[in-house]
Amino acid sequence: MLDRLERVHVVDSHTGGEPTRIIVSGGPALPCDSMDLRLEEFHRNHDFLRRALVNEPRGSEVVVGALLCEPVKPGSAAGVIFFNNVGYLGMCVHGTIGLIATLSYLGRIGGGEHKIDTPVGTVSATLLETGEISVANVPSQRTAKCVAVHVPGYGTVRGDVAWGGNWFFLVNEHSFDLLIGNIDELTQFTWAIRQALERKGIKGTDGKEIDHIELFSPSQIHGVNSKNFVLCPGKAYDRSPCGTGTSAKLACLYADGKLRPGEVWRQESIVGSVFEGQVRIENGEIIPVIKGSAYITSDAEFIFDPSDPFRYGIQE
Ligand code: PYC
Repeated sequence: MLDRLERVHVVDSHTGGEPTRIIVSGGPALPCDSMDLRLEEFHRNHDFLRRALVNEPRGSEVVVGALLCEPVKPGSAAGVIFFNNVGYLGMCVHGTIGLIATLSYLGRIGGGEHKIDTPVGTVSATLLETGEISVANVPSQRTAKCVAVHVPGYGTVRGDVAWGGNWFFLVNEHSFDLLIGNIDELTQFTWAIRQALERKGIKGTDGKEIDHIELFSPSQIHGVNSKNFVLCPGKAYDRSPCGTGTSAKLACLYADGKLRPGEVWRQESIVGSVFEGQVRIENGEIIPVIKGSAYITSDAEFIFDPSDPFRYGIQE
């Protein structure tokens, strides 16, 4: 088993500044017939590969990793499992944009629409003639509005709970400037919110932890609707506007009657990158469609030297 995994082929990209590192060959086969079972199997028996890819000394808490798999649904181009420094993601839009750029770079897909199977559903990604990539995400929804939580050191914070492929707590009212120079304060504040939600037992409707916290403020860029700061599960902040977080935002806006189907919403990230989003209503469900661009940054073979004590990463 380990012999086969001594080398893996990975391609790195970034989407709006947020990196994605994809195992394109050399990973485990995971012979299960659904993506959530494959995720369980990967977690149970191959978690060392997650740690090796995204943690130091090869990676850092910023890196989102992915395992490219065979599809599970007829008509899909691929399956994918996303992970980070502390565990697994349901869906990842910036990562899916990176995946499509990677498959195109490898010559495995051409332009047009490609279905991608994920543990939380099949999404549809389109490589456009402009080189941009749009992702029609899993159905998204707001499940609770204006939830108040006491956050020690900060007082009462109110936010919406929404699903966009991961669980988010979305806060519009706060006293922080969303500036790159304030990352430490923003991280402390959002981490305190996450802990307060956990303590109070405020969860997603499936009982899972709300592990992404999102702050909003107006954008200073002309034509851009909003700027965000997104705290990811492993305490890193998303350099991109976070596609699943933008999906959650769009679901809230739609629920409040502030966004019509097809109307464009531009979401800026804390580093100034922008995703364009809109919603479609299909069978009564909100389908966010997020558009962005990804760039390939590296094409490498990772080597796991049996004599290297940190070949599978420094334990988190
Ligand atoms: O773009 O969906 C996203 C995402 C989730 C976590 C980091 N990026």
